[in-house]
Amino acid sequence: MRKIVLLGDGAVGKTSLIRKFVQDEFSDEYLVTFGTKVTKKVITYDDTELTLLIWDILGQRKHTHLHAAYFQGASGAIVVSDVSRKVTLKSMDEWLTSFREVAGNKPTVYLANKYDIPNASFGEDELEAVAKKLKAPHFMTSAKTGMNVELAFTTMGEMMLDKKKKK
Ligand code: G3D
Ligand code: MG
Repeated sequence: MRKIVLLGDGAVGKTSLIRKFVQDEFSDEYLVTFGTKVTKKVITYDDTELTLLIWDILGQRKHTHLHAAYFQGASGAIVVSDVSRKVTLKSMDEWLTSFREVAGNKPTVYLANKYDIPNASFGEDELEAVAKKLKAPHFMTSAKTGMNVELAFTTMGEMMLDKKKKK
C-alpha cells in the first residue's frame, strides 16, 4: 500500500485525472471534511499487486498551512500543470519543494494536462525542462480523452516498486 499525492494549482485537472484513472473508489469522511479525498486503486504488475491510496489535495495557496498533513507519509507525487495556463507550469517547482520539505525525496511524475485543448500556452519541451532537473518522467495528458492518464499513474507505481526492490 502506497500513498501518492496530486499536486498543482487549482483547476489544472487533478480531480478529473483521478476520476479518469479510478473506477473503484472510497472516500474517508474525516478527510473529506478538510477538503481532501482519498481514492483507492489496486494495480498489478506481473506478480506484484500494489494498492495506491491517491490523495487529492486542495489547490488553493491560501490553504498552504494545511498541506503538510497531506504530504506526510506520501511515497510519491504527481505534479500537474494545465497547458492552457503557463503560470501553472511555473508553480510546479514550488509545489515539489513544499512536498519535499515534508515527505523527503520521493518518486515524482510531471504532467501537463488538458492537452486536448487547441490553444496551448506551452508545449512538451517546456514540461520536459522542468522534469529533467529531477530526472523525473513527464507526460502530456488529457483527463477528457484519457490520453496518457493510465500511463502516468502506472509509471508512478512502477517507480515506487523499483525503489522498494533496491532496499
Ligand atoms: P483540480 O482538481 O486540479 O482543481 P478539476 O481541477 O479536476 O476540478 O478540473 C478543473 C476544470 O478543468 C474542470 O472544468 C474540468 O472539467 C476541466 N478539465 C480537467 N481536465 C481536463 C482536460 O484534460 N481537458 C479539458 N478540456 N478540461 C479538463 P469545469 O468547467 O468543471 O470547472
Ligand atoms: Mg480538485
